[in-house]
Amino acid sequence: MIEQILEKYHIEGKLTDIKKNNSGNINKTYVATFTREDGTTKKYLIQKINTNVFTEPYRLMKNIEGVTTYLKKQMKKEEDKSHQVLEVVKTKDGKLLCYITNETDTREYYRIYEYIENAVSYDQSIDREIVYNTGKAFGNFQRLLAGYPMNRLEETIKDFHNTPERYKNLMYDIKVDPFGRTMSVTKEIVFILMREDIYSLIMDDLKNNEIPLRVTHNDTKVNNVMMNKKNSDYLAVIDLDTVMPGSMLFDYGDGIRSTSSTASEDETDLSKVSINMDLFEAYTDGYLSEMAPLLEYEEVSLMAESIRIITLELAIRFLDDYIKGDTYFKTNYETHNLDRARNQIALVKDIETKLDIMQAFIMQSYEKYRKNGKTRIFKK
Ligand code: GN1
Ligand code: MG
Repeated sequence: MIEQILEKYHIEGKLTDIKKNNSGNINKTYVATFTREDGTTKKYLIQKINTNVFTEPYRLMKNIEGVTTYLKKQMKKEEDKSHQVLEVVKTKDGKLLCYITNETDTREYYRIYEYIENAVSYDQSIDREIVYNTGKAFGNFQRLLAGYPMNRLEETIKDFHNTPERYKNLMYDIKVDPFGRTMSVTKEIVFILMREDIYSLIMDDLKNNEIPLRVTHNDTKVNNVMMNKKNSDYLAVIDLDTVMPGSMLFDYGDGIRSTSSTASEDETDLSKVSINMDLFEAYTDGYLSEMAPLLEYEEVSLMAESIRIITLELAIRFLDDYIKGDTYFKTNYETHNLDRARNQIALVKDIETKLDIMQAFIMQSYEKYRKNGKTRIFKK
């Protein structure tokens, strides 16, 4: 299989090692090492695109090409030499991806990225500086893309962060209950039902032009930033599959959900799940150090709430996937998605006790970083 893919690329040297990389819930990733004649080695990242999730791989790659080219230009303008941009390796005929036809006669799509050297990614970190720089990396990403023409972006997954739509789908699947799993999760369903009135807060503001659409990453997990091995700075933002027009609120909220939880997403001892306020403050400062001058007041005022909404959205998505028979997220055992949903619900419970102090800190940090002293009110 790997040979068939490599035939389509000009990669110098011989493949001498290939390892599966298990991080990421969607695509399959391999790290491949090539040894050249002079004995030196170079690594590449080979990824199989999950076409169950990303049904239009060509459009997806067009987004990535557009965004990475633009980011490189912006970084050059700002003379930023300490950070990098994800680099797609093109096929022999200049394509951004290739496909092979498997035994069942279906096409499998693959792409290759340059491997980012001297980098490390964390599934979790308790280091304040690393979390600050993760927030800064995603803030910088949004700031640099603020001028990117949004009409060039394809919607790679429809209604990706449309929380009310996610909720509607869950309600529908509960009724259909294809695997007879609904009865065992009534407590979780009640928890989600009771919060029905908050799911549309961000989407309604977007629709009513109360907050702007921006070019956003939409998957701001801590392991989607490559960090510098030698210091705690960031090196590059990765996993650009979901870059689409959206609200900065989903990116910010998801960043806190991912970096500041005291436990991993599939921890089953729920007494361990909460928000670490030190890490929350670090991420918020890092993010706002880049984005505060560009934000509208209405966006800032919803930042703490966005942490609750995105965490509920994940609880809904994990529970829905469990009810539908685990077809979306990679799972390692039968109740994996259910455990993830329970974990996110525990996190929401903790977030709800901290919403006010979180918003107070956000306002302070915003005041510190917005520089020009003016409050931006979004003009419709
Ligand atoms: C998926 O692939 P990965 O692990 O970066 C998912 C995110 C979820 C996340 C939860 C395209 O991200 O939306 O927040 O799992 N990506 C997609 O761990 O659905
Ligand atoms: Mg990822």
